Amino acid sequence: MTENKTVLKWLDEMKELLQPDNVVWIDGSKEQTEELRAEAVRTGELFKLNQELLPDCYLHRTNPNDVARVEDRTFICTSKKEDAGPTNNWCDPNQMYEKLYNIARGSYQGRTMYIIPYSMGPIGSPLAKIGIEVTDSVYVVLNMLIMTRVDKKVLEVLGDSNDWVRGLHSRCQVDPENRYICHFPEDNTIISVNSGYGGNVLLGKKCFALRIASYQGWKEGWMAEHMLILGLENPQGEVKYIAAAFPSACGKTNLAMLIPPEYLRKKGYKVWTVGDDIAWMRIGPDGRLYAINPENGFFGVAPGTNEKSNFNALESTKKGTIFTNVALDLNNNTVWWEGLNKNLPENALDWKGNPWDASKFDKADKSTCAAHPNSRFTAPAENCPCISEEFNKGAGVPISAIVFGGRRAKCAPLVYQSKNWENGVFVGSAMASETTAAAAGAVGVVRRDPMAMLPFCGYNMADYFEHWLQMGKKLGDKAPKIFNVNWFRTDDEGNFVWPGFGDNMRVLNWILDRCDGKADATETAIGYVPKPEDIDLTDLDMDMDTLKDILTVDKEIWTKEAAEIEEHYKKFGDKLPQELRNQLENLKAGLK
Ligand code: GTP
Ligand code: SPV
Ligand code: MN
Repeated sequence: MTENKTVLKWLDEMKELLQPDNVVWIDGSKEQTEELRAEAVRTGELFKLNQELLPDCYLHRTNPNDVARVEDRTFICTSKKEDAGPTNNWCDPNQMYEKLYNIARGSYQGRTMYIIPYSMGPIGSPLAKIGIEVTDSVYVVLNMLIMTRVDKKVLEVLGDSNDWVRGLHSRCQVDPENRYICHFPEDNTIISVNSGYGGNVLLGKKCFALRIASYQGWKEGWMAEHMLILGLENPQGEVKYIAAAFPSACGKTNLAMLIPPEYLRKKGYKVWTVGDDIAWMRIGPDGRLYAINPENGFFGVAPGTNEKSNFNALESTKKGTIFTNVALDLNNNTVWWEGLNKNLPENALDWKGNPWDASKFDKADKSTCAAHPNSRFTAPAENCPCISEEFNKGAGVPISAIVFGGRRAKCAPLVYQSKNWENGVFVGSAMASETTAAAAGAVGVVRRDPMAMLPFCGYNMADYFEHWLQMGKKLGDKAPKIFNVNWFRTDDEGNFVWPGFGDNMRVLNWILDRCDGKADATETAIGYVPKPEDIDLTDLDMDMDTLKDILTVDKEIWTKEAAEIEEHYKKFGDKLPQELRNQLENLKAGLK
């Protein structure tokens, strides 16, 4: 397949370490993909779904001990501990290599080594990068074939370059005690053992496109972010692009594919999806910030996805999709999850493969759910009805606004604009959100998750903040404007006040109007908040007082928030950029 010496040498090392019985190069061809699907069905790794209703769709169940990213077992292995920083687990690279090689040694015996050369970003684009993953899991191969660009051309583009990311995945015994997801940014290397779950094993995704790429971006002057990218077309046919960072399971896929409310659709507003999870951004020749989506598919949260909440995501899953840990409706061999529709299947298997008793289903008790709360679909981006025509172009789209957000029941208003780039970096650095099922551990606990990158930043987060500040200096007055949104304010009964989903378009319109200097705002201690009359409530069952309520900046809550930010900042010690310290002081002064 290739004569690249760095590739051949690494593969020889891997073969010697892992001792596979067979070696298979993955070329992205239809024939090979078909053979692998058939093989996975034979071994039980995949279940073939109803091919009339869901052509080329399959179901996979992971080991119940292996259903989400494992942040406590994720490591950044840099030679200096300080380079991993206070928010990452760190281990000395030599020690970690030895430990992982001992775990992986001989683990492919009796198995096949699949070699996947892939491109993150359109093949050959100046913004794209290449990786090679070896794995012993057909499920991983089939997912990588959807999520990344796998093609013979990838190796042609690589030529004899050494600029590619090594990825070793071995399922081993799927032993949670020996599960490790490790990154060696100084060596462009990732090693993942004892897992078979998405974010832990599809090494092009979080491991490469965020942890390794964020490190590369720091060294090379660009940015790898946990952001969706969408294009908003106005009735004049102009498209403006927004990139938004929300923590896992906080609404990126939904926002990226939103369908505007009817009254806006009638006027001619449209949303185009460029990406739903990751953005790579560089300063373009005209000095603006340009973004590409390095992925080729969507690894989306299934529960809650339905025709109303996210029609485009649901459509995307109707062919060529792999479902993981959803329920199987035995009546017609299709899939089901909580929130898909109100027809609880009567004859179904839950995500573990056990008969599911709909009569015992209790929304509040996750253990009675048919689908795992972090069950996912892996769907080809090309299936998406609103995929942007820019998606396959390598040049990237110019970003007008960057939006941060998270789940905050009480604190952050529906939307506000930062005062300038520096203040926007402060807003991102102080971001917090209630935890979700996307990572193992407690759910619903507020934690600081700067720029939604807490689990994904491949280097010292204080250096990452400084990198953001530096990017702002380079962008100058061409920098995107920075905003913060919160779709998740709750009332006294704990219900979400804002309708969310398609109606979030009303907020996006205000954001773009602000970018164009067309909308008014009220200055507060935290930034510019909309005048209630500037959020269009046409056709919404919401009164002005309710809207005003979710736009309020409560001084008492924010004073507590400022104290918590101060606490959060202490972790970074002297490395915290002075600009951010000043920003915090400004906030405190503004709240007095
Ligand atoms: P990852 O793939 O883990 O990075 O998640 P994501 O950020 O793409 O989140 P996604 O869009 O899949 O949404 C996660 C959950 O949030 C789903 O259950 C959605 O139904 C819910 N959600 C998304 N948008 C909204 C919204 O505007 N309002 C409310 N209340 N819920 C939302
Ligand atoms: C996330 O958790 O942010 C995801 C899913 O997008 S995973 O690929 O598992 O990281
Ligand atoms: Mn994500």
